[in-house]
Amino acid sequence: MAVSAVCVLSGSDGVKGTINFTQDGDQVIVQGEITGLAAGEHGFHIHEFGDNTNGCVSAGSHFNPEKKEHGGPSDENRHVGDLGNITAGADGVAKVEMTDRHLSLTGTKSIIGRSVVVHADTDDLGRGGFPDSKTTGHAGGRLACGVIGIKKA
Ligand SMILES: [Cu+2]
Ligand SMILES: [Zn+2]
Repeated sequence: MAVSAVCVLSGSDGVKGTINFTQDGDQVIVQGEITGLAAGEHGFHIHEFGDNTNGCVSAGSHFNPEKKEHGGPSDENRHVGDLGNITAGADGVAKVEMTDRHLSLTGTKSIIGRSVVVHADTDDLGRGGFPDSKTTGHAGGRLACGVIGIKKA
């Protein structure tokens, strides 16, 4: 039986959405939609804690069990949580449809109980040359977040 997980995101500025995760062999399929965004690219990550006690700040840093540097989704040297960017259209809607080989819904790389965070700015995938490019991708503030939980079958 494939494990599935779901995350309902919300934020203070009306940014919200739902993201589904499905384990498919050693890959995870990530699908969903975020609305209420400014048009353009927004950093999209799994952060280490499923803790919203102080809003999205409590989600902590990017999920990084292998102690690597921040990177893009197709880099080998990346945080497990580095999913790059999602792109919102003029209507503020970003459709999410990606497959990732670093995430898992089981074992030491499991993302269940952690958070999804959507950022105000573009993730530079570690290449921007800013002081925080190698840790956060210089993606700016946290617009919305939610905790990843086990999905009802
Ligand atoms: Cu993030
Ligand atoms: Zn990262």
